[in-house]
Amino acid sequence: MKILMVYPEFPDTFWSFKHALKFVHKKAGAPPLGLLTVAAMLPAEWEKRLVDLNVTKLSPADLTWADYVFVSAMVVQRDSAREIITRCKQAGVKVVAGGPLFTMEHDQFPEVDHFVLNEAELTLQPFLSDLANGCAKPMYTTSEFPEIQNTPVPLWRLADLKHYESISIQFSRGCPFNCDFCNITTLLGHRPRLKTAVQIIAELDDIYALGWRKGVFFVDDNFIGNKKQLKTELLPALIEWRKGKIGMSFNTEVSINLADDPELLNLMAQAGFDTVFVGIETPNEDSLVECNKNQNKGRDLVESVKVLQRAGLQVQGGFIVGFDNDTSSIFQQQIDFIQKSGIVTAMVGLLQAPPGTHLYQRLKREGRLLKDISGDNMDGSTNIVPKMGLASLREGYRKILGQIYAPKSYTDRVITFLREYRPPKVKVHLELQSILALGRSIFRLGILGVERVQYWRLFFWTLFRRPRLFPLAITLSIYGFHFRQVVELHVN
Ligand code: B12
Repeated sequence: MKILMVYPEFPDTFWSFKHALKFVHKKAGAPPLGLLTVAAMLPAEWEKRLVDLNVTKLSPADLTWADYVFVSAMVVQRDSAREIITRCKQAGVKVVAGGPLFTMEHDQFPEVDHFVLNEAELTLQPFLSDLANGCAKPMYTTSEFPEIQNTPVPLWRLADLKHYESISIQFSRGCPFNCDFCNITTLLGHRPRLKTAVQIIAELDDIYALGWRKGVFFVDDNFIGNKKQLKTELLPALIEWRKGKIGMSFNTEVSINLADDPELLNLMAQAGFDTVFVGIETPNEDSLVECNKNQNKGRDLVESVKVLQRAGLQVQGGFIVGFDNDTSSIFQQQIDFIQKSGIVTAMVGLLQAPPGTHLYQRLKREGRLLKDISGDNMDGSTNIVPKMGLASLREGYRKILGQIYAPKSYTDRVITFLREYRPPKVKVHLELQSILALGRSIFRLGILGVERVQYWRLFFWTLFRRPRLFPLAITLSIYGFHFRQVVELHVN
């Protein structure tokens, strides 16, 4: 059997980092972990290939080769997924589809031959058995959440790793919290399901053996969902594993209550974590109550962010405007918060209600739902009727993005962050491309760019005040360039 795994193209969005990746001559953020995991669950004797449309093209010869095309996607890849399916149908190749887009919206893809939905740990085997018996059904689904302690090491060797800037691995699925706008618990449940430390070390060994030395992204919904296991098993194992290794800094997603646990923070820094994404959402306490974001309530959020930064974690933040409790003052409040906290990578979106969430149910009851969500929460669109009116909301939103990504305030924020930040001691892996990226940034941002004054300000400030952080400062200058391109594309 010949299986072609195909990953659709991402549009030009905030998280695509398309404009930043050019500086390091990379084509995409990370290889598609879902497909590589599924590939490892297929019979060993089957032939498998990966075509990630973010790094290469899908040729007619690829489709002729394949007996089945396996496709995975997020909502944001909907258009590209549709094109792939159409091409498969024209070429007469059968399509098997899975992953979050199809799990949520399978009824919109009638051409797909077999949906293998939810988590493949439960649905793939029944499909494969039926296929072997010649009676594969149109859909395999489950309402259960499997343990992941038997999930195999993903087949990273199928991906051409030289095109990627980062690699994803997954330790846990699910999140213990109940934020009303988030669909993670619908997809993956409340109880964090964990891999063992032995599994994770085997995955890291595999990646290291492939020659990977760049960043590793733990794509957990909330990495600190089970603190006890982290403290007693995984983090001690990672600290041990890191000894003598070069590069491989880690980043992940956590809830803000990490700031309350100095022991956990210290262990994460020792293990080599240097960046975390945190759902901050809003400095407006009433809106935090409204969306049930209990872990963020009743705390000095700026101070919590600084605690993380001082412990060695760069904080990236998610922010939302458009809650029922937001008034016209929210826009300036968000700008002030983001600037003060030194959250350089600030993903600000309009409140959206994904199907399956409590928010969706409530707004449906209130008759305040519009069309489908676009899947890109930074394109200024929403599927809800906001209390303050869509026009005022969008105008305020534009104001936030315009201000926080303007070269001067962006650089102010980077400096605020670098003053606070104490990076963990990971042995740096110096790549030729990183050195070339410095040259490219000098030319593109320091000479040609509208941001040139700010580029040199940050350049010399860091060289004199925090020289160890100089490479990070250049990276953040390049990120700023990407964010400005995306903001201009979507919002202006
Ligand atoms: C890592 C990640 C990213 C990375 C992607 C890196 C990459 N190239 O892989 C980044 C940071 C870029 C990202 C961005 C976004 N993401 Co994202 N992301 C995730 C996250 C945290 C992990 C994905 C992952 O790798 N999981 C691990 C693998 C093993 O799981 P999996 O892919 O689901 O695969 C399993 C099953 O689904 C199934 N399966 C998957 N594919 C297939 C295919 C076949 C054929 C079969 C049989 C089975 C199968 O088998 C696997 C094993 O069980 C998920 C949440 C989550 N926990 O899944 C959100 C998630 C996928 N992201 C989501 C969203 C909305 C986004 C954004 C749009 C958010 C935004 N703020 O704009 C952006 C858009 C991306 C862009 N570039 O524009 C949503 C998608 C919702 C949806 N219904 O599609 C999720 C589910 C989070 C959420 N809250 O709902 N994301």
